[in-house]
Amino acid sequence: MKQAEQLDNLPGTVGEGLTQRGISRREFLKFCSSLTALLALPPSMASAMAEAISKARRQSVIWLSFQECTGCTESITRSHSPTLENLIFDLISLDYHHTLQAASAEAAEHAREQAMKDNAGKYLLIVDGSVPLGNPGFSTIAGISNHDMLVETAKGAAAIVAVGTCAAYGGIPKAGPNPTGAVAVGDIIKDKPIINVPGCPPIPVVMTGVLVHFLTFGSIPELDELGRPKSFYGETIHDRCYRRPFYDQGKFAQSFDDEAARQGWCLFKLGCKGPVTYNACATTKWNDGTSFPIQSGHGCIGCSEPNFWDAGPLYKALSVPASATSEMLGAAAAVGAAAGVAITWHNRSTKAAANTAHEKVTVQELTQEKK
Ligand code: FSX
Repeated sequence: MKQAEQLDNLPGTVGEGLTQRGISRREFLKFCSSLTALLALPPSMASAMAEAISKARRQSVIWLSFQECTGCTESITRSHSPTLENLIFDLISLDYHHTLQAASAEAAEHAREQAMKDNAGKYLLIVDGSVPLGNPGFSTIAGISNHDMLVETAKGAAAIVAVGTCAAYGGIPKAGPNPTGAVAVGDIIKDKPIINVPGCPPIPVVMTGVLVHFLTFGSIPELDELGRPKSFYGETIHDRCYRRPFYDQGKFAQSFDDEAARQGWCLFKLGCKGPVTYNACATTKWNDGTSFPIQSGHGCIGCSEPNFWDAGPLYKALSVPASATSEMLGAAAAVGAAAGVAITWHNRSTKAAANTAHEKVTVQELTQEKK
């Protein structure tokens, strides 16, 4: 592939690569300014960031895809600031990625092994998709089970980014009854720093923002108790939602096509999970900042939370105690807090039920079912 040849010919440091591509310092500074905004850093950091990045070597990145729908890769290809092209051509060396790499078959595996050898202890490992433990044959790459490839590739990684809810928490493949015995990356790898970037799929600029943070500072960003970068997952969708004033006034749409919905009132009663979902959709938005689900008239489905698929119907309002419900119109903010407590309890009990109901399925049993 022509692009791959161009990449191979690029010099070692980012700065040399930029010069070779004819990118001026002014253009690069502008690019760094957008990165500082993305990472919520002071604008004065842009020149220091430019200095640090241009002296750095292009970061080797190995991206493994396991049980997933490729939505995460589809999402990152729509990143707008920085674009995926910015990242690949200017900042990183994407040495292995099923969907984006030119090589295939043995050459692809060779690229992964070579990158692991050449950058031992330094490469960044990105994983999307969950790992099936029910049977090694459920998902393989080049005849290697997902589990074995993850363990082998994680050994020499400086850090791991678990991209998407599947890699971060198990996601849809782990939904009850979890026929493949799907688990998250963090359930297997215990001795490496892991950054969880959940979302089904994750917001593209959040993925690139995490990469840029690592490239700039050589370290992982500050994480919350679920391993998520606080800068992007520190607040709920509800905290930053532009419909929040309607919620606070107790103004709710009762159906998707009533007058209240047309007036843009709060979607809480239509099942919006914004009050219990930590993500940056309401601020970064999607498609180059165009919109996000709530702005398009649909409630948040909570796709970036653990266990989201088993946490209850998408169109059912968050459970709230009856006493709190009666206060809804007068004290909507208090209801939000009560709903948070209720949904946390609901999530816990649903998870326990799902675990209890979990039955592993063998390949033999699957084959028998088809007969
Ligand atoms: Fe999962 Fe990503 Fe949802 Fe799909 O790779 S988080 S099913 S968007 O593709 O892993």
